[in-house]
Amino acid sequence: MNIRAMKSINCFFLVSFLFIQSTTLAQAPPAPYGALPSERQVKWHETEAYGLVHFTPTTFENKEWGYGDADPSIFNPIEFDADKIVSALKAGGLKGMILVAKHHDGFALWPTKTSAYNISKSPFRDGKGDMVKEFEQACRKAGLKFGVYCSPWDRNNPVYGSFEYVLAYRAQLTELYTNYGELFMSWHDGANGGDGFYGGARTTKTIDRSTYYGWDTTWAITRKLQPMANIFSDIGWDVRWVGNESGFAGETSWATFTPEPAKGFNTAIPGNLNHEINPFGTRNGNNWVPAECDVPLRPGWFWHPEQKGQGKSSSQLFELYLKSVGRGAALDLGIAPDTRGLLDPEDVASLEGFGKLVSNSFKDNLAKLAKIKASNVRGTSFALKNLMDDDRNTYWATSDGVTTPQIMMSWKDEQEFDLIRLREYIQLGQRIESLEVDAMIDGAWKKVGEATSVGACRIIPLGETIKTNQVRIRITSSPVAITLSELGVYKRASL
Ligand code: FUL
Ligand code: CA
Repeated sequence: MNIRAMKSINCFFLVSFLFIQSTTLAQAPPAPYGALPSERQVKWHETEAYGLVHFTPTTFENKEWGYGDADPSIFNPIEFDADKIVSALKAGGLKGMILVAKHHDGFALWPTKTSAYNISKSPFRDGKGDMVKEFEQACRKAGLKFGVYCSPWDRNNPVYGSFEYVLAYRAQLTELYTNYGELFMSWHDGANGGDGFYGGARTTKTIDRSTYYGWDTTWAITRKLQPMANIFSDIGWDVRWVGNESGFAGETSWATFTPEPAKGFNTAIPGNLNHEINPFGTRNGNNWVPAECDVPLRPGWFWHPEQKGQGKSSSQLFELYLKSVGRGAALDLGIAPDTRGLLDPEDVASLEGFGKLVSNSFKDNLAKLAKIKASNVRGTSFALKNLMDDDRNTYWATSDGVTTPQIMMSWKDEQEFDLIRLREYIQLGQRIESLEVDAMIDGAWKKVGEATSVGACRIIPLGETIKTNQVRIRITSSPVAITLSELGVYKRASL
């Protein structure tokens, strides 16, 4: 072979090598950015809206906080039907249910070995019942995820305040974690210590909530026995409290969070009681700790006959959905069975209407009918079609360095819509900082919407119905390449 031939062969190899390299580079996914969610948190984000059921002797006392002295014989819900309650949640579009297995009154809804104050002392199923099991089974049957809330504060337990109680509490969690299948959440409220019955002492017990429960040790049990359970608490770990019980997150709400040093709190725990920052999170925060918005459907967490007619309507619930799920948080809706052991028909109706509003509003994605173009596409694996395949795991991405791309959608005929929904591929972090939506109106681009944080879900209400055949989304700020997994254009439904 002569030198010329060799040179051209070398050249051929070099060119092909460079070509292969550049295509693989172009096809490689972007590098992750910042704090990332765990697999359990990714699944939690997909749950979006779930219920929080409060039902104990406190319901029969018409109170919000049982003192811990109610006679177990009052707990007699003769029409109780877990399937009926769960099917109302399902009709409401809720994808999971957390049961308050024990509230502050200390009454356990399962036959625990850790305390005599439990369901076996009540007339329910002749003292042989296990309500946690009945709800769990009903959820499994209906395809809802199941979780538990076991109140650390226990106003019945005589040893509350001592280490013995902490061991009993851990044993309660162990029972709940062992006998009821996979749990998607372990919910721990923040109301701790105060006056109570405490086995008849009728006294006030104060504890140092930063140290008493030994959360590091307690939650190690959660991790071991229920690795997919997201720990909710106002001090961390997987999901943070949004800081209010009204059902909304901040207009800008980052899934990342850095705790502010709070006196007496373990600052290694990603969360704290700073209600000022909880609704918003922390841009570029150290940990992935998204917000949960807990809000009762009726005024109280428990059912009260005098609150009849005061529950939230379907459209009020839809507004809360837009401000919680639509801001990257979750909606945790309080559900209160009445003394029959069923939901008030008005609650069933609100839930049903809410479920319809959500499913009908997000049923037809007009983006699927559009001709869609973008100013940049990273490569065929990250094509624009990934934005409309209803799959959170496929995404459109831009090349490295392209941080302010535009997506253009056009339709042959004019379309009407008022909601835009975006999802980032959060496995690579929360990247987008801001974006704007323009519509072509009377021959000119007009800004019709804007948003800051996106994350797992961002719904942008456009304020009014937009009529156009051209829309563009301009990402106006991001520190790194874009990874968007879904894009939707919708018209909100009415009942
Ligand atoms: C709070 C509790 O004190 C309320 O009673 C209710 O259970 C709410 C969901 O959490 O911390
Ligand atoms: Ca997708």
